[in-house]
Order: sequence, then structure tokens, then C-alpha cells
Amino acid sequence: MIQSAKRNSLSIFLILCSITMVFGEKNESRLWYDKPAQVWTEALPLGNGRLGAMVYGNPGTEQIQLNEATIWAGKPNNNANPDALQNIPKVRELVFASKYLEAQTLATEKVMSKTNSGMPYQPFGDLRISFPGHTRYTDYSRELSLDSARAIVKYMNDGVAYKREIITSFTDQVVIVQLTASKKNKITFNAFLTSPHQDVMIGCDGQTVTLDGVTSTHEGLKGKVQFQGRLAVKTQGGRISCKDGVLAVEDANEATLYVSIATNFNNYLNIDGNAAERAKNYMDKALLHSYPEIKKAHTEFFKKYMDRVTLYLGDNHSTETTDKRIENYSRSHDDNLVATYFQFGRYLLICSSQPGGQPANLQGIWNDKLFPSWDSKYTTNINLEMNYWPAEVTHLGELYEPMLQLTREVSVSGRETAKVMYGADGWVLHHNTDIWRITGAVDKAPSGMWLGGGAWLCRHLWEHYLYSGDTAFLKSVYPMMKESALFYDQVMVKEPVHNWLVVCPSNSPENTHAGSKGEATTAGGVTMDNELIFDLWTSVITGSKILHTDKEFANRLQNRLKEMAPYQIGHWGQLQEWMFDWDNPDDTHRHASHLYGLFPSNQISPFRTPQLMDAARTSLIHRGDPSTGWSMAWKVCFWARLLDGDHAYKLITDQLSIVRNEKKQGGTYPNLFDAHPPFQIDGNFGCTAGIVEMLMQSYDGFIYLLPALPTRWNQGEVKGIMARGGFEMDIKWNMGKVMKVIINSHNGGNCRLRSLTQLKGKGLTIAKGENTNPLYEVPTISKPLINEKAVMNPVTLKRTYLYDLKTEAGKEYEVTGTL
Ligand code: FUC
Repeated sequence: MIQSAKRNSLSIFLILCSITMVFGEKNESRLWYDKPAQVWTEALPLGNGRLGAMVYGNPGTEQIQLNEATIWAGKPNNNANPDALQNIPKVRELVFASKYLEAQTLATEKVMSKTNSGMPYQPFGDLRISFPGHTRYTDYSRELSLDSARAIVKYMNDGVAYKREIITSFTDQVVIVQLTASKKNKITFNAFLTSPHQDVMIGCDGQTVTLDGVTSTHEGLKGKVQFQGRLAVKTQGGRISCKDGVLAVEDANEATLYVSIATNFNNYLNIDGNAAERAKNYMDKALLHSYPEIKKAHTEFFKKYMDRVTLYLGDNHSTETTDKRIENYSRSHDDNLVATYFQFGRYLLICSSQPGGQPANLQGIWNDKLFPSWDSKYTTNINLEMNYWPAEVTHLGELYEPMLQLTREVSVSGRETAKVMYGADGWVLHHNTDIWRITGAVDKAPSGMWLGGGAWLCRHLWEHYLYSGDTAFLKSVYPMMKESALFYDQVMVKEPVHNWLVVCPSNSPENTHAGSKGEATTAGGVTMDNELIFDLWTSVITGSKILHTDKEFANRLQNRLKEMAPYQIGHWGQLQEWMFDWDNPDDTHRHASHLYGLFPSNQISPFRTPQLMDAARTSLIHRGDPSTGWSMAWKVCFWARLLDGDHAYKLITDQLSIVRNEKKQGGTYPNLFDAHPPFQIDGNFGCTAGIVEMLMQSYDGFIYLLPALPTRWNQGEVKGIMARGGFEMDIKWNMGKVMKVIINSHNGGNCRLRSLTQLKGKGLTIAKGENTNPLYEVPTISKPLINEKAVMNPVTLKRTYLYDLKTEAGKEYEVTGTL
């Protein structure tokens, strides 16, 4: 009787605590749940760029699914098909003869890689911890703190309050599980490592569990990545034993589990490392540190990135769990959830892309399947690039480094492929790559016959320069840009109808066209290729001027640009996706590649090219809203660039619809992961970038404040986002109008502001002439060709004001809005 009364009062106390937690810390950034995860897309992701962990939080049988970023099937290889050299001209002839399906079939047979289509990213396995008797638990909570990169699980069992804290330490390079209880001697468990890989070896090395394995053989390529995981424990009190691969702890007061994982991977060409030695080394070093020390260093490291940006769109008025908040979003319009989703995108990038490591792949760093969808590799016709859209704008520019390294590597492997497949100089990347940096064309021609990957990766090199203003960086990457430009210069040909310079064969990513009655994607001169090459060549031309080099080559490219196909507006007022007016107004294909010029590029601008903006808008209206996760994220960015905040907001609403099973369209899983479906991380990243585009855009020679603010976000504040030119911006607004802007100029130079309302501030003058800041490019595209029958969808631009502010590097400036 007394005992149960005590238990009741304790329960009431805990409930009160959790209520104050919800209300008291209402703007704390976290995901929380009142149940353990049943499936992987409910588990909570942790990561340090190299190690990934998915926490289920089950009291009786904890499962923490583990990844290490270099565990991939296969071994060093490249996969160019030498038959391509003779057959690409034949495929091209067929395209020019309008025999698109024949062209595509030939490309599938003779151009796509004969060896392999890339290797899958694979999991390590799981840490499992069984706690005997923890089945009658109450007062359960499970959370992911986006403020400190920790997962925390709490519950009561038999009158004892238990707590688990899990981190993937950035600084100690191990996964840590810290177990505490409100009473002494109450921590008893068995912990062990499991793996879905075949033939793993599990054992004990003293009081450490070890698991050794090797990655899978795939498409005839033997898996050669060896990995080892180690599991050790430190306790206060109690007894520890290790037998048959099981680490047992009895009656401890507190326990800290350490997991280290390492592989033999050195780089994409070399796997001669010693996995066991490395795993032991990580473990030995980490064991020297206590949990409080590890946690402190980890949190400080994480906060250095995370705290640079804050977004306030409203308080959290909800006491619901995160999955319920997603479920209710279309009715509740829970603005605070959007801010959480935004910070979660930044969190995911910090956790899956750290300098010196691998770039975020299709699933970031989190994957529990031996053979995941699309091998969880790097698809370059949208997905890899989208992963890095938030890097610069959300002030995480350093985290672009792994993608930069990938670019360096494919620019080497791609040189071989350019020679073998095209007989060309420079380098090529088709629509996919993996950890081995394959650059051949893969899968079948409908997706694989596309060679824009190199140009798109080069765009990121250039963008990194525009945000950082770092000329030394530009100098170091310029040769890659030049070599890519050279490749296209050599492989492009004149097409027979208009005599335009085009890439052929190619495709407008994965979309079939009416020229083939919808049977084929293979084509020539597709709009996206023209846009990508325009960006690449103009950045090489500008880069050559900045670096005082390659004048002749730059002049050549300048002339070649004039020979390329212009933008065309087709018969229903749409921006043409292809060289011919083939677009189907009922086409709702997930890719909208021809709108690359609108976003991420800046070729299409409401101020400079209003007709193209109308055409892009018409295309987008017909494309529709609901789609796969990444497609909706891209549409958030498109609508932001079209200055339609309410439509961008509508896409966020579509994106924040709950996905509890794979049959549904794209949306969001309970753990806030983006659902293609299946899980693909690009949608998280794309939408995060899109939210910035709604609040601030920097292109076309200015920084536009609140360009696409939805009606709902009447009031708010964003701090620390980055604009091209190296301007760190804090923007506060009220009643939809700019109240206060703080500009931290990293590089100095002219800061040109565009605003819907008038501004005032010391040194602010009305803008005159071109923006003199060299970090702003204003593309000079050729005039579009417009079909006379085109029906326009005109957009009325609101009046804006333009100001100049001369800034000095390292100084801060304040500007206020006038109502
Ligand atoms: C592209 C897209 C698919 C998917 C895949 C990984 O091929 O068309 O939707 O996202 O990449």
C-alpha cells in the first residue's frame, strides 16, 4: 500500500516534470516521443561524420543500429565501357534522325558500364543491450536534442528511474551509451554486437567484444572493405564479464559503453589500412576519457557549427510528440515545427559530412540495409548536389569539404573515363558515383545516358568561391573547372535542325519526351545541359579573369557560348524542357531539371528575365505540387525564387505530411527523415535550403530581404545565414516587414540590399549602377526564343528598394526598416 502510494506520487512528480519541460523549455530544439521506435524510420539519428547511430530506445532490448562511412561493398575500380567510343557517334546519329528509342536501346547496350553500376553503402550492424525485467516500464520519453547532439531515453521500472544518453562523439570518435539509475546497484545488462553481414567473427578480447567482417560481393566485384567494431564498458560498482561475445554487467551504479568501429579504407584507390588496429586505437584513446569529459568536448564541437544560425518563427505551443506534430501540421500550421525541421536539416549535415570524411550520400550516413535503394550512393543528376544546398547559406561552408574532395577524386577517375568513352580530354562524371569514384555511365540509358555530373559539381566549386571570396581556394579548384569545361568543349556537336552546339546523346534527367511518344528519354540539346554548361563556361571565363590566366581558352568559350541553344518558351507558355517543343502540360514528373536555371542557378530572374520567369512558373504550375520528397524540396526553392512565399509554404506543408508506410507519396517519417519514399536525405537538405531562400536570396547582384515570406510567417527572426559575397545576415521582421538587419561583413565590399520596404542605416545609400562587388555575377544569357502561341502567366512584381552599403571586412552594420 505504502509502496504503491509512493510510486503514485513519484509518477505525478515525473508527469509534472515532463509538463514543465514541455512548456518551460518551449523553444528548445528537439524531437521527442513517448514510445520506443518500432521501425528504423522512428529511430533517432546520431552521427559524427564518420559514425552513424540510430537509437530505438527500447527499455528491455535496446537497439542502436550502427554505420561507418567507409563500409561499402566492392573495392577500388572504375567502370568505363570502352565500346562507348565507337557507339556514341551511332547513338547520336540515331537521335539526330529522331530515332530516339533505337538510340536509347543502343546506349543501354553499348554505352552503359559492362562491369558494374556502382557499389552499395552498407551497415556495420547493431549494438544490442538487453536489460532483464525492463518490461513493466512507465513514464517513458525518448528525445533527440538538436541543441547538443544527444539522444536521451528515460523511463521508470520497478520504482527506479533509468536514463540512457547516447552520443556519437565528434572528438573521441566513438559511440557512447551512458546508463544511469536513480538507485544504487540497479544497472544490469548484457550487451553485444550483431551484424547483417555474412561470416562475421564475434569474440572477446579481454573485456572487450570484437566483431570483424568484410563487405559484400556485388555485381561480380568482391567486397574487400574489412571492418572491426569493438565494445567496452566502464562502470561504477558492479561486476563486468565478457564471454562468447557478450559483455555482461551486473548490479552497477552507473555504466558507460564505448563502441569503436574502423575499416581498412585509406582512400578510393587504397584499402591497405588495418581495421583492427584502428578500432583498438580509437577505443584505447576514448577509454582514457570519462563520459562527462567526452560529452563536454562533443557538445562544444557540435555547438560551434549548430549555434551559428537560429530561426524563430513562433513559440512551441504543442505538448504533442514530434510525430503527432507532423501528423497535425496541415491543420495546426505549427510554425515552430518548421524551425525544428530547418535546424534538423542543419543537424543532419553536421552529423553526416565532416571535413576529411565522406560526403553525405543518399541516406547521409544512416543505412540499415545491406543492399539499400539505389545503393545509397551518390546520384549526381540532383541528389548529391541537393545534399549540399544548405551548406553555404546555413553557415556550414566548411562541411562542403567532403564533396570538394569527392570532386577532386572524380576529376581524376573521370579523366580516364573521358578518354576511354569519348576520346576526349578533361573529365566526365555521369549520373552516379560511389566511394570508389566510378565515373562510367551506369544503370540503363533512360537515366544513365547523362553527362552533366561534372558540370554540376563544378558549380559548387564556384559557389563556394562566391560565398567565401577566397581567391586561393578558387586558384586551387580552377584547374578542375577548366578541365571539365574542356571536356564539354570537345564532346559538344552541332545539331542538324538549328545548327546549335549541343550535348548529344543525353537526357533531361529521367523524363521521357513526346519526340519518342513518351518511350525514351534519350535526346540532344536538353535545356538542363545548356544551363549547366552555361554556368560552367561563364564561371571559367570569370575565373580566368580573376586569376589572370587562360585568356585564349576563355575567349574560345565566350564564342562557343554564342553557338549554344537559347532558352525557348513553348506553345503553352512553358519553359521548354527539350530543344523541341515536346513538353506535355499534364506531365507531373518528379524532376523539373530545366528549371535548374531558376534554382540553384540564377540565370532566370524576375528582374532581369521576366518572360523566362513567367515560363518557369507556367511549367511549375503544371508539374503540380505533391511528389517525391526531394522533388517537393526543390519546389520550395523554385517557388521562393518565383517570389511566391505562400506557394513555397504550401510545398513545406506537403513535405511535412506524415509517412508511416512506404506506399504513400513523399513526405516526412516520424523521425523527421525525408521520405522519397524510401528514406532519402536530399529532401531534408533541399527544404532546409528552401527555407533560407524564402527569407533571403542573394543572386543577380543583390541580397533580397524577405523575398518570399509567406503570409503566415508574419513575424520572426533568423540569425547567422550567409549571403554570397560573404555577408552574414540577421534579419528580424514584424507584420511581414523588415524591422532590423545586422550585417556582418566577412570580406568587405559593397553590400547591395533589395527590400520591399524602405530601409535606413548609417552609410546606406540608394543603389546606383552595377553592384561593384566582384562576388556577384549577373548572367548574360541570350534572348529566349518565344513561341508566338505562348500563353503567359504573368507575375506582378511588387515595388522594391535598392540600397548600397560599403562595408569593411570584419565589421558589423545595422540597418532598420521604416514602416
Ligand atoms: C534519381 C531520382 C530518383 C531517386 C534516385 C536516387 O534517379 O530520379 O527519384 O531519387 O535518384
